[in-house]
Amino acid sequence: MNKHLIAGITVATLLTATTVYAATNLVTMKQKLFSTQSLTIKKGDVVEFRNDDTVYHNIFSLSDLATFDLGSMGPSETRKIKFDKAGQVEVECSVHKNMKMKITVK
Ligand SMILES: [Cu+2]
Repeated sequence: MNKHLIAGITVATLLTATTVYAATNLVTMKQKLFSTQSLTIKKGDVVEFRNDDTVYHNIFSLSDLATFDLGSMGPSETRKIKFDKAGQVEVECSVHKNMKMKITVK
């Protein structure tokens, strides 16, 4: 578990330096739902999560491929995360249990 957490943090820290070269895929949160339930991206792509709601969200993943916790996100806030490995990532919201989506990295 600790190993995965550290990996997630490393990915998040590297983002600023590499964002320019990667495709960015926007996922919004509205009415306590993700704008899509499944998203396919390429290795090295960035997914930007944007809160279009009036409530807070907290996006996270416990998937082996990418473990992360984007923290509490207020209205209009955005967070970006880069995916460097191929596979599948289940994304959830710790505030709203019905919010789930899957990212496939090819
Ligand atoms: Cu939520």
